[in-house]
Amino acid sequence: MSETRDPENRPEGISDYTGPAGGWGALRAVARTVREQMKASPDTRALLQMNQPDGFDCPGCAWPDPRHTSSFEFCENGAKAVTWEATVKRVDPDFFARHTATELWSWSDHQLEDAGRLTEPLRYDAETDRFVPVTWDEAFARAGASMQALAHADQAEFYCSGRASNEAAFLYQLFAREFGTNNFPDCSNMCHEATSTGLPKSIGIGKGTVTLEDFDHADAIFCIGHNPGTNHPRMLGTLAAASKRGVPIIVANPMRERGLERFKSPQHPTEMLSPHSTPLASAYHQVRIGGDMAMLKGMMKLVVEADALDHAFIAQHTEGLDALRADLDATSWNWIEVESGLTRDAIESMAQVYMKAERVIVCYGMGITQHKHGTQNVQAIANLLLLRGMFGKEGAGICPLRGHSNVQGDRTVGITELPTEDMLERLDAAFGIASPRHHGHNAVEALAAMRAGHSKALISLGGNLAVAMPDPEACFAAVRGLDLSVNILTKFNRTCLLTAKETLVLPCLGRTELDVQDAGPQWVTVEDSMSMVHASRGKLKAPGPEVRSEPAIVAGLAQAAMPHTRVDWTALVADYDRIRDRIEAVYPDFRDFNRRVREPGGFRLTIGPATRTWKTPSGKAQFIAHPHVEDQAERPLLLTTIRSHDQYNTTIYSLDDRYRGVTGRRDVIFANEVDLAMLGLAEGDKVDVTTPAGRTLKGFTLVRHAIARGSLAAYYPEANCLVPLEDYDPASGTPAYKSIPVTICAAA
Ligand SMILES: Nc1nc2c(c(=O)[nH]1)N[C@H]1C(S)=C(S)[C@@H](COP(=O)(O)OP(=O)(O)OC[C@H]3O[C@@H](n4cnc5c(=O)[nH]c(N)nc54)[C@H](O)[C@@H]3O)O[C@H]1N2
Ligand SMILES: Nc1nc2c(c(=O)[nH]1)N[C@H]1C(S)=C(S)[C@@H](COP(=O)(O)OP(=O)(O)OC[C@H]3O[C@@H](n4cnc5c(=O)[nH]c(N)nc54)[C@H](O)[C@@H]3O)O[C@H]1N2
Ligand SMILES: [Mo]
Repeated sequence: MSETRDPENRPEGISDYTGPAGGWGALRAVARTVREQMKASPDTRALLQMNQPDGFDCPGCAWPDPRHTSSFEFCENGAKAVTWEATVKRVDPDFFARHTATELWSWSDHQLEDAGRLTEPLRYDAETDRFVPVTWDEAFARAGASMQALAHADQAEFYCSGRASNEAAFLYQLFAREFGTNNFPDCSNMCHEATSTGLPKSIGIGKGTVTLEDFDHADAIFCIGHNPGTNHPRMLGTLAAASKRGVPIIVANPMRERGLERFKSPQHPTEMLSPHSTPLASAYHQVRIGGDMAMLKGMMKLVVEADALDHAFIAQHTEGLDALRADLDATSWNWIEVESGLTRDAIESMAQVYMKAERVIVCYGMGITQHKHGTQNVQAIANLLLLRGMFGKEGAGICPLRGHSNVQGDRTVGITELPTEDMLERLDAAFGIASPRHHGHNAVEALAAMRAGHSKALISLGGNLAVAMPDPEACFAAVRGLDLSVNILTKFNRTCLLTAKETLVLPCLGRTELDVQDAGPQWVTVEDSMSMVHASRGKLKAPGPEVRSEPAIVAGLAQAAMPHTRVDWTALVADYDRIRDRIEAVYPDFRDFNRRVREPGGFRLTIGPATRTWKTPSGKAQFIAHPHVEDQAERPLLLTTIRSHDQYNTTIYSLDDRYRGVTGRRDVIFANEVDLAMLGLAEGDKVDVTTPAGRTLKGFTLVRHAIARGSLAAYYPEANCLVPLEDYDPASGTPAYKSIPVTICAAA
């Protein structure tokens, strides 16, 4: 049975995908990645240990595991993440002897990471233009010397990717703070910072409030601005179960995403063998890019007008409704319709579902956060839920879909440029250090400081920062201008090639691998999207004898940079139980950490709103109004940047994007057919995309797609050249990756 249709005249590599999400296509994709990355390696058994109580946490995403996983949970993209880590391919010193840095620069991001796992510490040698092997001692000594030569500690930037475990991240923040800075640009700054900034003001905590069990009790689910079929595939099982119970699933997304429409579970033999799949969305609203605020205001206007409020909850638990009411009264339906691109009828149907349900969960992702008004969007979702008291009851709440598997945990254990005094006091007491009190840089500020020459050193615990951030030209130059660039990575990537005066690449173990220290085999902990903290135990053999664990590398760097350190790094790394004891000393919510995390499934951190406890200054949840100005101005075309089905952030697994019908290419712009006709353009045309400031993306091919009018989409990171570093949400610093005003015209 073919899942794609190739009617006449579609551009090369473009067809209609007609199948459901999952299904046989998913199984074939897993077989392919296993074949290409792992060959005949016996380590393919690793796939069976993913998300098991005694196995490792999948590095793919932060969607939680069922409390007591007994059966293998299938996930195509989890399998890709694991096979790419467990690959048998290697970039060893031989590889770097064969290829100069200049040559490697001409490779694509896909080629660079497909080359394999790093096996030995490397430094860049400008004379030969090659990365050459060094011993760990030399690597640490070089990094330490450069760090000691900085004029002051704030010239160093400590980047953290959300892949790092709690243990690695905790040591990393300890290193930076003893060194003397709170400069923590981190991937959360590009991702859910709008959640971390917005929700504490609304409900007193910057995290989601639901558990996986809540999905079993919800009687309506809203999915706004996220694409779970690709980015959180295990969520499809949860949505399918809700759909089978007859729960309405209301989607708001400019693009039709197959993973929100239909799912065939590869774990369901009868479904796999029948022509049937499970429908997911009960209604699909193709909101205009950036039009979510108008849509949410429309829904709230209707809820307030119908007086479908939870008055008792509002009286007892909230403040600020009057200002929100005034804003909704002043909001016209004309503005709502133009801005959202949805009709009043469509918004009324969404509001009806919301008002009929007693238990509602709203899920959201990057389509909400990566805008100039990302924080406002998040707070508008909280407002909507507060109106009907959707916190602190089973089956209801807010569900931000986090990115990396431990991006939430890294924040919890101290990776933040805005630490509280409370936390710093406990950290200082636990280690006898004096942490700096002034706030540090987020990702945008770090890049700005590097560009201006104020920051001189970048240490990266994972990530491909310069490629992930907006405006590659500016970011590439910023990293190249540094005195020191240290890259702690599993795979070589483009940021390593932006060589500074001293450039080091340090190979680390991944989540799937066995980590042995002085006290024996170690394991780590992570926190998922739903605040569950649990253990992750790697089992596979390291890719080489020189590859070290992240905690060991962080400790080595710290000792070299701070010869008079007050911390006994060697003891901490010898036995990670000691690191967990210190985490508990600094974060009281981790009480009895070492015991509780050994229980299958781990434990949940305290989520105030779950018990209607609000850690806001007033002690109540806050409605937060965001008045807008209504104007008649013509709306520009807006371009959003998205992930394909075959990429993990800047790691490009292949050039395919199965569910959108794209094979073997990424140089496409998805557009609405009516818009194209009005612009005098057609599918297959090569176009140049230009921003008001004159940034351009040249020679991309137009592809017609079921996308909202006035909206375009292109893949990230290819389209990052269109995003200025200055375009971010002023409240949270999140880059506006998802609403870039552009014009398009036939390629010059
Ligand atoms: N396989 C895989 N898994 C991943 C990742 C990966 O790259 N690959 N990345 C991980 C990370 S770090 C993150 S942060 C998450 C990201 O997970 P998602 O949030 O799902 O990420 P995106 O693909 O960026 O975009 C999501 C959706 O937003 C829609 N969208 C775009 N603009 C708007 C808008 O203005 N309004 C609305 N309502 N929708 C809009 C797009 O059409 C798209 O469907 O996934 C994590 N999981
Ligand atoms: N235009 C646009 N740009 C975006 C986005 C968007 O939607 N649109 N999304 C943004 C978001 S949400 C994010 S989170 C960023 C992230 O973007 P990236 O920085 O690309 O994310 P990572 O997946 O953390 O980084 C990939 C690198 O991590 C290394 N790595 C993999 N596993 C490990 C490990 O276990 N340990 C260590 N130390 N290293 C490891 C590999 O060497 C790999 O090269 O991109 C952002 N950029
Ligand atoms: Mo992310």
